[in-house]
Amino acid sequence: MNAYPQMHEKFRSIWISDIHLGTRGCNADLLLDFLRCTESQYLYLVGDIIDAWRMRRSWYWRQEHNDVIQKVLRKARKGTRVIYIPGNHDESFRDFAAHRFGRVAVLRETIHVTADGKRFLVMHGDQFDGIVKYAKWLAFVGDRAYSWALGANIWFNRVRRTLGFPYWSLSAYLKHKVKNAVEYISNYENAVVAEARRRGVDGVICGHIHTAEIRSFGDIIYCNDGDWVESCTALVEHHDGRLEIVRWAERPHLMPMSAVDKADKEECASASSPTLGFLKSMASSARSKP
Ligand SMILES: [Mn+2]
Repeated sequence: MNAYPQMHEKFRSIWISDIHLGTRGCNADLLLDFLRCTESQYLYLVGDIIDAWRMRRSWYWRQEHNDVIQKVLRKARKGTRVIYIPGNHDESFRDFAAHRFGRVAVLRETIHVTADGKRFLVMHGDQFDGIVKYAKWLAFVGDRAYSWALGANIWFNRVRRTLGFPYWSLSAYLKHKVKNAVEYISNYENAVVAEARRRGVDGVICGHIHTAEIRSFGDIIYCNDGDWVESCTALVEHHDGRLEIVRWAERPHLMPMSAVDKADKEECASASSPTLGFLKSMASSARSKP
């Protein structure tokens, strides 16, 4: 038996996206902890689950990345309705839209009806990212990065002075970038909300910009489930239909991160190589595209 008390939080639905399995940035161990500690009737994978883009250039795959996939498949077998909506980093999976893999349904987008009867359009949302190309701004978002930059600026200019270069404000440059990032996020949100309004739904649930949020834009509820690279967030629906953002990195953890229950371990051992083989073939089929 597990010596640690296993907390199981039950929700009606869970949305997670932008996991970027196959990259160094993926916080697979925290996500595994989240998946182990939560249960739901519906589990939506809202895109950029596997980063086939970056896997084409460099291969980074750890046991934890397998474990995430196995854990999701296990949930599906145990009765969770798993709906996978591919994003732009795993767009090769869009070719399988409207197919079922075992108990996992692959869809381009879908409508989720909450317990209190609200209709939500669920999609990854990259089609509304017309303004800035992928994630150039992401590195500069966040107070911590910004204050780090302010400190780095002092050293940077000491070196410049030593070499005879004039002062150049890295912080002003970054501030400009952050301002652009804020503008970018609001442009993105407005575009997504406009689409939801056009479709006549009550709200929209998406990912893609790695910024978790629940906000009303007039008559439309905008929800973003965030990501598992930077913020480690999920969107959850309680049994009464109430939506909430869960910030898993900020939770106190009762279980040790590396604890894998026996059943999971056995499944991982038996199924890890076919999984990886399948993913490799997906990545190489993506490579053959323009
Ligand atoms: Mn994306």
